[in-house]
Amino acid sequence: MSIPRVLTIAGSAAQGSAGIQADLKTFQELDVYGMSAVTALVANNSITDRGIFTQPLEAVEAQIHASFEHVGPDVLKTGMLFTKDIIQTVSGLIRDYKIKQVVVDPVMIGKMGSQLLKDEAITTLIEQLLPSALVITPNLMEAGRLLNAPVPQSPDEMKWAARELHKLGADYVLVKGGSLEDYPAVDILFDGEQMIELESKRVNTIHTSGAGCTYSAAITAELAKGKSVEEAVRKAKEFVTAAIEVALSFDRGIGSTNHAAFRKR
Ligand code: PXL
Repeated sequence: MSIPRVLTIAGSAAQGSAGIQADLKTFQELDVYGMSAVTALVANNSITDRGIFTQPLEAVEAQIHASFEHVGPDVLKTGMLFTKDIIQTVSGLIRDYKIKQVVVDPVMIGKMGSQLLKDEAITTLIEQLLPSALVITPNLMEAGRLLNAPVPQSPDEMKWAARELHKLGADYVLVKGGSLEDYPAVDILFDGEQMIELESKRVNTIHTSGAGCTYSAAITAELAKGKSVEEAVRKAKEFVTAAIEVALSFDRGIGSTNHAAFRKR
């Protein structure tokens, strides 16, 4: 039996809601075969801070080779890349393996406040990785940082940001407005010509850890099934909205998006 194959290059989020864990759960829910290359181990959560442990460059490299040399991904996504060196290595391998469909989630700061991308690595991300991306999926803070501009505060400012971000070389830009509190959950998808506004109702919850990872993982899975970028983003938005609507609270701290919610809806 054949199944679409996807690879995530990201950090391990020990608490289970985000990063590699969110990606693999989402891939499973959407019926694609998930593989992973771990860049760093994040042992922080909203209650305790036990640190972030970067993986050696050769370990990151070896995992990516292992994924390509045997199963071979149809689509790849990147999440937490943390350092300049990792971004450089990952970008080089993406070019070497000539993989066409790359989803880049420019992860910078976790819901728990952990710094997941070093400040000095942003330029490398922009110059080395974004030009290889089919889709980039910044939230508002990330859009601001990538553009060295103020954080967008309205759908109109998000549209401006999408136009500017498109100039950095990705085919599609998805600016996610989940943190725009006075509005519905509005996202902007821009392909250089058409500006598509995607809207869902705002869900009032603090338990949204992993939402960004889950959204980009769902886009990756749908692309691997042969969907267009617009179709993949629309389905992924339904998937992440369901995951937020019945988010998981673990009695204290920030809970998790519910990766199984879309299947059980
Ligand atoms: O949600 C962003 C994120 C991405 N990747 C890893 C994380 C987090 C948030 O905690 O731990 C590994």
